[in-house]
Amino acid sequence: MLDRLREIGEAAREAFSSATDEKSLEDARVAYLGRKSELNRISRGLKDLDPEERRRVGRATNDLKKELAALCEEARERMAEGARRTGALDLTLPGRVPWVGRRHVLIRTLERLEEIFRTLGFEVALGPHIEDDFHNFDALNIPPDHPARDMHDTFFVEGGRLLRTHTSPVQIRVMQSRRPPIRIIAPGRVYRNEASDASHSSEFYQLEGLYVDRNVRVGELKGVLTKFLHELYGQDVGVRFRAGFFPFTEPSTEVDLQCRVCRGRGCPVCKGTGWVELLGAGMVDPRVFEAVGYDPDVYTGYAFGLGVDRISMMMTGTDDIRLFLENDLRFLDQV
Ligand code: FA5
Repeated sequence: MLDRLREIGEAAREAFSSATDEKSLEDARVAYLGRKSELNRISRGLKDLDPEERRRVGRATNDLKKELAALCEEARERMAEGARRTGALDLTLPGRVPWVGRRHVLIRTLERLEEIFRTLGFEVALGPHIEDDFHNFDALNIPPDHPARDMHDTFFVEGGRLLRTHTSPVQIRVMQSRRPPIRIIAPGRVYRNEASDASHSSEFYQLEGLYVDRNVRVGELKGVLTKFLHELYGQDVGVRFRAGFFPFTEPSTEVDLQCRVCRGRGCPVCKGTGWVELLGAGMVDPRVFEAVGYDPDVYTGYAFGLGVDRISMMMTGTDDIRLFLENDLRFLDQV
C-alpha cells in the first residue's frame, strides 16, 4: 500500500507541476484529490486494515493529501501571477468595482425642492452672495440699530459690503426689477459668523420663496408649506407651526419638523426637544413693499426661507450638519 502511495505521489507531482492552464490543473485536482480519486478510496478503506497498518498507511495518506493540496494551490497562484505579468485576464480574481462620482447630497436636495416648487408654479431667481446693507437688512425692515441684526452674525468684506446672511435679499432684488404677480424661489448659499454644532453651520443653503399678488392670504402660505412638506416627507410627517418673529413679515411663523434622526425621542440634532426648526415664513410686511415701491394697499404676499441643510438632514437621517462640508467620501457615498 505504501508503494502504491509513493507511485500516486510521483504521478500527481508531475501532473501539478506540468499543468499549464486552468483546465489541466483542474483535471489533475479531480484525478488526485477529487472524491473519486484513488487517494480518497485508500482513505475510505483504512478502516478495514489492521491497527498497525492503518496507522502507517493513514499517516502517509494524510501527508500526501496535504502535500498535493499545497502543490495544487501553488500551481494556481503560479498561473495567476503569470497571467498578471503577461497582462492576460485572470478570471479567478475578484473584479474591481469602478468608483462612480455623483452630485453632492445638498445639490440633489436643492434639485428635489426646486422640482416640487416648480410644480406649484414657482420659478427660480438668483442673487449675489456678496450683498449690500440695503438689500440684506434695510429694505427688509432691519435698520442699523435693529436687534434682529444681532441674530445674523455677519461676515463683512471690503467696501462695507457683506456675505449675505440669508436669501431674503433676493426677494428685494426681484421686486425691484418687476411688477406683481411674482411667484419665485431663490435657492443659494448663505453665511453667518456663528459657532457650529450638530444643527448649525457658518455656511449653509437656504431656499427663499416669495409670492406677491392682489389678495394673497395667510391660508395660502400655510397650504403651500404643508403641501411641500407632505410631498417631501410623506403625509403622516409630524409638522408644527409656531408663532415667530421676523422684521420683514407680519404675522410670522416658524415651522418645525418632528426630528427624523431620533423619531422625536430627543438627540443632539434636535437638542433633546424632538423637533427641528426647518424654516421661517410670514406675510410680507407693508414696509418691505414700500422699500421696493409697491403699494401695500394693493398688494399682499407671503415669503418663506427654508434651511436646506436641515431639510437634507431630515431626508437622509444625517445626525451632524458639518458632515455635508467635510468632503469625507465615506459619508458622501452613503447619502
Ligand atoms: C431667516 O433667515 C429668514 N430670512 C427666513 C424667512 C424668509 C422668514 C422669509 C420669513 C420670510 P432664520 O434665521 O430663522 O430665518 O433661518 C431660516 C432657516 O435657516 C432656519 O429655520 C434653519 O432651518 C436654517 N438655519 C438658520 N441658521 C442656520 C445655521 N446656522 N445652520 C444651518 N441652518 C440654519
